[in-house]
Amino acid sequence: MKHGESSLAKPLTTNEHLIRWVEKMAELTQPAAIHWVDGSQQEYDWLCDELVASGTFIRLNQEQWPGCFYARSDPRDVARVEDRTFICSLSKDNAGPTNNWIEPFEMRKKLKELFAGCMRGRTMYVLAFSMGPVGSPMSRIGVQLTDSAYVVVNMRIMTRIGLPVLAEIDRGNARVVPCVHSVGMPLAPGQKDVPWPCNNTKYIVHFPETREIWSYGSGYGGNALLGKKCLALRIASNIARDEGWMAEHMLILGVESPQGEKTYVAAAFPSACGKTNLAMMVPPDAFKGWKIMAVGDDIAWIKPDANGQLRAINPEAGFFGVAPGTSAKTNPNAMATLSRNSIFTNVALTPDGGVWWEGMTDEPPAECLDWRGQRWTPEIAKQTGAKAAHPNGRFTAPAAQCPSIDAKWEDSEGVPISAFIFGGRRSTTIPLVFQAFNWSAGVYVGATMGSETTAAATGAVGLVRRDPMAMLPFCGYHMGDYFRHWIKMQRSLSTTPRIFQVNWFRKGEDGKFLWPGFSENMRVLKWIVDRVHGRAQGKETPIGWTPYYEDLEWAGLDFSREQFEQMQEVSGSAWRKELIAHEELFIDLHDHLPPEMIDQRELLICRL
Ligand code: SAT
Ligand code: MN
Repeated sequence: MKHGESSLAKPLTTNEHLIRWVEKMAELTQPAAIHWVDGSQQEYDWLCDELVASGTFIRLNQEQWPGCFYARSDPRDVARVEDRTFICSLSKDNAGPTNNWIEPFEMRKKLKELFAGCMRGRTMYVLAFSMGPVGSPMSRIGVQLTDSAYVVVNMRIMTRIGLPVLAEIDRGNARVVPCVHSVGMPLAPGQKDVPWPCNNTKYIVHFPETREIWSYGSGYGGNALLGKKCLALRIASNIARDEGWMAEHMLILGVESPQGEKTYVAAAFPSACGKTNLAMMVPPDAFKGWKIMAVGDDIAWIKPDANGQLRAINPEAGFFGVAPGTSAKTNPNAMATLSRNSIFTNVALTPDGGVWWEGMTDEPPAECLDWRGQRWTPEIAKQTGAKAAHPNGRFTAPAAQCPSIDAKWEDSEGVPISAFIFGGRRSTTIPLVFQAFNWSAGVYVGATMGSETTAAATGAVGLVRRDPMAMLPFCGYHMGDYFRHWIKMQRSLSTTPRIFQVNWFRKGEDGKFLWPGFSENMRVLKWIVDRVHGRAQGKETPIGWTPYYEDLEWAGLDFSREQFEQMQEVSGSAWRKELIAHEELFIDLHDHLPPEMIDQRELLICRL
């Protein structure tokens, strides 16, 4: 008998609401079976075996990659679909101009049509999950119904799932966020399944008032692992606004000095701009005794404690990181984390049953199968430009396996946050680092952040778009009200974190990056920490405080004063253009913009 077969349809809860909702959804979606997920290792192993049998998973060479699996998605299902993502608030005004909105009644009608019979021939998994440590006052619980076993096993790495969460629901004091997910490919009797079922029609739908998520047609990443962007950002941003806390697209890291002083910072970067690398950074040799500890690499839930100090938790339990570019050189901690018990999606498969991606090693393998399953050689790549791994190819790896995971990463109170860092991907204009003059000026910096688009979302890559606080695709309500919420947060704080902007991606006239990045970013982090503790100098410029050349530690890096000045340049003409670009988004948001944003813009114009 297979794992838990006898108890497949037996609810693992006594909660009547939950049981009735599952029954109602089963009536709608018509699955062949219902499986209540207990979250055990035994169940996980069984599901992985099933995925291998069905062709979704390939078991990797267990000597080199113990506990690891490999998956290739349908080539039409490789990234988040922002144009198919909807915030269906009661009023259109509440969703704001940066979100897609459809009238909720109309959307419910549409969803009913889409989901009717959509799980035929498949198993519906009932997956209870906790964002944040089970039982923490800062955590939230969701239950995802899904017809994808791939989603279940990924969610087991990314969140806390199963019996402990169901017990929390049974205790009766948790409000559950209902999440319904289907790949949208029912099976007729006798119809053979495909390795990656999905549907060309996709809907990623949020109902902020009722705190509900419905996702149809995709099995990939944030479209399908509903705890991540859907719950922990789009729905949580609504909850946070109502309750006076913050749900942010931020990594959390701790900087430990040789004297043992610990400073935690949270940093917002758009998808695929190096959050995982920064969170797991290894300081360069010259920083003997300094340590960077990771708390999270993507999402931060941040709340003022009783003393008015902001504290943050990482609501996730794993990393869903971009594989290409990750190597023993760029991110040794990530390589150690993903070396076992991990799932790889849309990277290349080597003949010896291992994985590879661009940038993993200097020498590419002589041959491999690319993310589409086609033969790939360096020769073919040269001729056709074909990539072995998709640029949004990902690893799913347990956070607990990260060698630099912080001792407090699962602390239910969270860690104290002393600074916020905003960073986009910008070839021009934005210097390596500066500090905003105060909280309102810092909110303005975050609100006007721009970044060049990446492969993490479908659509053109490399265009500068405004991505306020890296939340453009993730804020579940009106962006103008979100800025208001940021401004208002200051009132509940006894000490406000300092706010910084960084840009690792500025280029010179030759088109090359001016800054080496990666572990050298430690030099910038140290200045930030020194500023937080009132130890470092700063030079006043029109946009904020910048370091003098002498303020950064340069030991072990050959970087001249001229190079530094070039990278830190605040060009009047470039900034006047930048201000016009700020205006673009502000015009759209004008009727909800807090007055502080207008004031800050005026002040900046005067200073320039
Ligand atoms: O949303 S995903 O989890 O697919 C990745 C991202 O865009 O950050
Ligand atoms: Mn992200």
